[in-house]
Amino acid sequence: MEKLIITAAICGAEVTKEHNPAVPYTVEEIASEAEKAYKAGASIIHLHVREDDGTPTQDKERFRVCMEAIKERCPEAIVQPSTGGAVGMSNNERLQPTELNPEMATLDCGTCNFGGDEVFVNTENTIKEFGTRMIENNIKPEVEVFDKGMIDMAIRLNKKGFIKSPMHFNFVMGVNGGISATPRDLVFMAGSIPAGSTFTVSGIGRHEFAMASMAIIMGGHVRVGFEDNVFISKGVPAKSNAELVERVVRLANELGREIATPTEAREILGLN
Ligand code: KMH
Ligand code: ZN
Repeated sequence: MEKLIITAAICGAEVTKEHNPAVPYTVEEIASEAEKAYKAGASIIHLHVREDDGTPTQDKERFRVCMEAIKERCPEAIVQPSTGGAVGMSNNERLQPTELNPEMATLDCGTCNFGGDEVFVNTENTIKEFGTRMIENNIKPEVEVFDKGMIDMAIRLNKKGFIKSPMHFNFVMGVNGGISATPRDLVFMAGSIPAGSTFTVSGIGRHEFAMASMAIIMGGHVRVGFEDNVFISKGVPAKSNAELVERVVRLANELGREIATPTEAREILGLN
């Protein structure tokens, strides 16, 4: 089986220090969390950035500074900025980190409820615009899908030339408004992507490690981190993103799956 790519989603846009005091906001905190997660076994850092007070931002300069700080400490890491940003941001705001020509970036392939009155909006034209930008800037998209219909949207837009093959998916499972984080639904999702695609799984909240275990067994890849879950076990806040990554490494060891280095992750994902 292919080696396991671990992504650390260290920050997100929604989670705050009230949820877990180790959630990083400042450049120093973000770089430090990225470095610890990388040293624990993550080869990809999925990156959102914040103002020092925790406000989510897609500001290009803030991304530049954070990406440089991460690259200084872990030059080999694959840094994958978010183009999802936070609910309510405009497309132009969200697209800013693509101007920095990162190796990868997220490409959200549909609209979904995000709890309460929040709706994360990604119209078909938005997805086309973001997909085109990624092709122009030679960025490998991580196709974010919160539900099965979003896989179908990605397949349609792949056929129309807005997303290149082979596609790499992230199944975000357990969002309040998206597909459930159940074994049945993960098998359904994994069985719905085109041959030759790769996938990683983000189990939200308490589902993080159950979904990770399934992904390890199924030959998929795993994302963990404060963006998705702030607890290392029931009611116990994780001390760092690294602690979450370490747990995935332990699970992979137990289940006989080796961890990919960044170089191996680049090969698996077809990065330049
Ligand atoms: N913060 C969510 C609204 C992504 O990074 O592309 C969107 C998100 C997805 O986190
Ligand atoms: Zn994200």
